[in-house]
Amino acid sequence: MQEFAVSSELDFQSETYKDAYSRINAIVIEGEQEAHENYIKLAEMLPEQKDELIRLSKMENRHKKGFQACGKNLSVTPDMDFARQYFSQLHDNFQTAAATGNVVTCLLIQSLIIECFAIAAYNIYIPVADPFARKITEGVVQDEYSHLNFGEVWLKEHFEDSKAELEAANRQNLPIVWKMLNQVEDDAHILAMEKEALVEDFMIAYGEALSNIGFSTRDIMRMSAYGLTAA
Ligand code: PL3
Ligand code: FE2
Ligand code: FE2
Repeated sequence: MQEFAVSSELDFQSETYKDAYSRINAIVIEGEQEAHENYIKLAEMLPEQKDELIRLSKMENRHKKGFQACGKNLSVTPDMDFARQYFSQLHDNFQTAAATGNVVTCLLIQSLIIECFAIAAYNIYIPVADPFARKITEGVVQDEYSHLNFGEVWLKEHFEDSKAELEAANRQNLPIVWKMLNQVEDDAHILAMEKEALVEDFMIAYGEALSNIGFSTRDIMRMSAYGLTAA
């Protein structure tokens, strides 16, 4: 009932909605494309997990196609130049880490940060999405949990050797996430997605992931604070 009330107030065909959607939809399409490429790169870096990682990269490509269909369904042209710019810092940090063989940093950026960002965004979007996009997003978010789980399992198995690099990568990349959330705040609001809810869901997913990997509550508090103070 509540969900219906929220959705019914949104006019998915209004120019305001479609204008905001042209950027949010592009961000999601670009995010799925980045994820697709990142898992291919990770497959090269982790030959033992190659088949699994190639499977994840193919899922990301399907997600991208699903969200492209969501834009088409609303007759929206995604602003891909904006989206590439939006992802450029995380993109560059992943590329640099990959070039220097820092697989732990690559996993933190893709399987923890980007996947938690996606999980938060998609869960907040589902109740306020148009019916077509809702169906697609519900399918996608289930996959994203399995991608997050891949990163958690690998990093948990290599926790002692990865801890210092994870802390450094967290310090470098978490502030970028807060910047990205601030940048999308106004457009997300037009889609009836509130920044506070996005931040809350991101922190819950990310904190749980760090806990599953082996960090103490104290570590998690300290690590989470990095982004917030720099934002
Ligand atoms: C990983 O598999 C995919 C990464 C995608 C990142 C998405 C970030 C989304 C931020 C904006 C929130 C809007 C969600 C709306 C969905 C159409
Ligand atoms: Fe995805
Ligand atoms: Fe994913």
